[in-house]
Amino acid sequence: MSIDVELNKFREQLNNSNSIALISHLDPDGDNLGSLTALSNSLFRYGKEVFPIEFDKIPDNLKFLPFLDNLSDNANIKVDMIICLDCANYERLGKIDYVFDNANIRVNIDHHMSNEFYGDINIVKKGYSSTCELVFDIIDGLNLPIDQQIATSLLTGISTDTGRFLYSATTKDTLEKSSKLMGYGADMLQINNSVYQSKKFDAQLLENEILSSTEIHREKIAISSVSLEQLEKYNVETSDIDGVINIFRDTDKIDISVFIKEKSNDEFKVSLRSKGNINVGEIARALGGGGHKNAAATKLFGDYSSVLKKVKEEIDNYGLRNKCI
Ligand SMILES: [Mn+2]
Repeated sequence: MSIDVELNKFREQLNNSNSIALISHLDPDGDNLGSLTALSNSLFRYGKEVFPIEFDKIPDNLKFLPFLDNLSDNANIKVDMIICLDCANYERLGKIDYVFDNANIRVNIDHHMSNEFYGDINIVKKGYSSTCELVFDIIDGLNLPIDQQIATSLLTGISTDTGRFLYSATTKDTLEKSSKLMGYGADMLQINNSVYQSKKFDAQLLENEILSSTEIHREKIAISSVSLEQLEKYNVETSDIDGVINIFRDTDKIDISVFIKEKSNDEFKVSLRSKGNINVGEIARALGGGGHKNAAATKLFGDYSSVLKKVKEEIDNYGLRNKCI
């Protein structure tokens, strides 16, 4: 289905809706909070009553985003419309049954390959660099308000989801829209300073420890991990050290970088990054997760060694199937 059909349905339903809840996936990141604050802010300026929902803590390096003060963890509300952003499946939105089931209309706006079309209206564009890039098209297409704050939110998500315009999903359109956002006053300097140049010193020390114990598998795969004990020792959050997965990926020998984070005793989040044509989204899906070609993730249960074994097996299978690695 083309975006225009769905966009027109969204336009119609927007006219019939006054109160609108907005939500994104758990474990907030730049694209998630960028699209959530941008669209909430724009619809608020358009005259709607907006209820942006956020269950998790805002990562320190994203606290500069405009409109964050309006976020609430109250999801027991009745609204005309709920908009779900940057989230491939319903489960990853958190506990939102009440607000979702009681809304008249549910809108799903996303760019993930694995999106499950769980909305009444699904504006899903799989080739897009980011949900923020898609939200920019929606704001533009429907003539919704945009200003310096909204532009800053949108550029943040485009920048973080493209790895600062590094990944293959960065298209001519992505750059053109980013340029337009700077035309609206998006503060690139503030984004770069807050998101990329304000790492906590102790987070760097922990990253050093993680990197020095990284395992190199089959010469082309770097596997790093962090335990809850290490996080406690350095007093940092996992979101403070998310960038560590890129370090080995960006070396000439490594094709895939894996980062395994302990969430609880027997639960691990496994993030995967690759360069070029290696599709880690396929590996993540084989492990029950999802994501994009060069950036994907999954959750695995069990003890660390069994999780590590599963991850290596699936990467080896992928290598055999595609005659690479
Ligand atoms: Mn995204």
